Amino acid sequence: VRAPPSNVAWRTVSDPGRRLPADALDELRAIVGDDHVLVDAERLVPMSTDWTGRFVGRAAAAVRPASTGEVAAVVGWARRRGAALMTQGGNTGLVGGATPLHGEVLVSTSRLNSVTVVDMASMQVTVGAGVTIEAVQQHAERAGLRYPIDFAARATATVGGSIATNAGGVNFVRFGGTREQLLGVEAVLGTGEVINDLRGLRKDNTGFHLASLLCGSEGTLAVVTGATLRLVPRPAAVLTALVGFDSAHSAIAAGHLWVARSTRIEALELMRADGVGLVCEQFALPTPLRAAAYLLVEVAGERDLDEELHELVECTDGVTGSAVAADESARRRLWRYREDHTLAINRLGPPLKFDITLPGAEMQPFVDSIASQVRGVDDEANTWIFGHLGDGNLHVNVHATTDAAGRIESLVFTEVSRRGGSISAEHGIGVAKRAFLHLRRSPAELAWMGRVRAAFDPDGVLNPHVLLPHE
Ligand code: 2HG
Ligand code: ZN
Repeated sequence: VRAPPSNVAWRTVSDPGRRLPADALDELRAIVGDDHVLVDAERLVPMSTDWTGRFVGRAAAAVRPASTGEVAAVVGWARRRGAALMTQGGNTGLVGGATPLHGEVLVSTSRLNSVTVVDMASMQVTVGAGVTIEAVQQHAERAGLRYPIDFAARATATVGGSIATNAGGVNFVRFGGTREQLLGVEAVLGTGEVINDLRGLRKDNTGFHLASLLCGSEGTLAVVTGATLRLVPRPAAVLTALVGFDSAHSAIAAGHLWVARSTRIEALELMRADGVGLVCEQFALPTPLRAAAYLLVEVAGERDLDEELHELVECTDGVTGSAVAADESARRRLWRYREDHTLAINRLGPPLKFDITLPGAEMQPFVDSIASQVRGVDDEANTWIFGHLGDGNLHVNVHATTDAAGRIESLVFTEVSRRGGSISAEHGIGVAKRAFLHLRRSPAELAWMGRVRAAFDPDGVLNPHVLLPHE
């Protein structure tokens, strides 16, 4: 593995945040209580830096409301004071969408952590926005059910953040993303109005579906304070296999074939030898079977999973070997080769992160060519490619030198757009990609989004610097 370029110092560091006047802070304290208005640097610095370390902001303060009513009062305060708010959940986002680069006041959802009893008759649960994905998963499991959203940041990422970004995760291929699980929301709009529909009616054609609109709106329309989530049955058995291939070409072709043949695939992840090698090196893991590329495939169901996997692998060209795991700890061990990519890459320095969707037929030519195109711009750059093959979603991470970062972003996004893809599959736009949104959205769409935003948040107090391009 090549060492990363040394000068990855092209981070976005904001100006010193502005201080709030004492009476403004007193008003916030009156709303959420003295202990829940944070102003000391020690507390604010970690909340002001994104997970990757690429975006470094400076919050003016952070507030931790404990109820929807308190959130509404904070929004009212922001409107009166002309202050900008930024909602923050687990701070695991990858596009700077929760990093206060403009001295925003952070609204932490950490105290919005209520969890109701699982409704078995309707297979759903209602939780506060600050509850972690892992906590929802465990709560559902204790009731014998399952919350089908899952991704590596599960222990820290929150339901509210996953709604803001419409998070996808590893089981998207089978269950869809957060939007598909979202039955209702409670939220405070930018007007300060509260909408509350946690009745969880799955079939309900009574006009606009507000929960779907808020999902993926990146905190620009409302602060989501709670949600009703769909749960699914737990499968009797799950089998995970790491399958090695002689080339990325064989792995991609196999993935497409398998998805077309099997109804029981719950995850289908692509990795390459360099990424797996880096994970092994960084976390001292044993090298798995040797291959140029890998698929991590998971099948779940009631019976005959072995046979199903065997048949899939048998009918496939280019397989160099496979390892299969059925019990939880062995499955987790295989997943580490995939899930630890993000951590391993970040250990070399914050990368440029691309999270793209491509039409199926474009994946192979893109994977074949993008690293050399990037090297054409920056001969020191390292390009890592992995991701959710089953969803047509690749994660392309690039360690680049400072000067080349902007040109590499343009190159990759233009290439994705030219091939009919999306510049964000699941991480959102945040601040990292807003300048490129026009590559995916037409002028009419952008104008329409701007009008929707203005209707929900007429004073522009909610995440004003996120998602939509500057006026
Ligand atoms: C994943 O699939 C996450 O592991 C993170 O979406 C991807 O680090 C990335 O680029
Ligand atoms: Zn992902």
